[in-house]
Amino acid sequence: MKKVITYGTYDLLHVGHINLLRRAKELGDYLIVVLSTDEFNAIKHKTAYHPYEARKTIVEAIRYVDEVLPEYNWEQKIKDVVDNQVDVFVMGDDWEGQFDFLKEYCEVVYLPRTEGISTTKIKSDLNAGK
Ligand code: C2G
Repeated sequence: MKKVITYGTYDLLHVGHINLLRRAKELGDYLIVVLSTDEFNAIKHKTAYHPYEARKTIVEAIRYVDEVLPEYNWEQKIKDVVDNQVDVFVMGDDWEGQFDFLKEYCEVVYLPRTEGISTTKIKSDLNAGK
């Protein structure tokens, strides 16, 4: 079984997230999403609208996703890849090159982001009354 792993906050779920998860799943048979906890989001200077448990429930409901694990810090990726026998690590290409240290443990794939959508854009558009 070819296992794929990806990381993210997945707040205010949108088609960019779904496009990423669909393409990630196409690279293997089993997709693990390591979902940023609210505490880790604070480290990323992000505040999610939905708390972790709600985001976990939402991401677990996506057909492409097989398992959701918590992301607590920047340092856990090697252990996650090794402990879960992961074959492929996938992230959107806004992270291009940032996780190349994982190449000695698994394949590293950066996928093109979906243009024109982001959680930040949703929030700013709503605040502007769009
Ligand atoms: N994404 C995308 N296209 C968009 C928006 C997001 O492909 N228009 C991708 C991102 O590149 C990422 C995933 O969707 O791979 C989740 O995006 P975020 O929830 O914003 O994740 P991020 O805050 O980048 O967290 O340790 C890594 C971090 O947890 C990544």
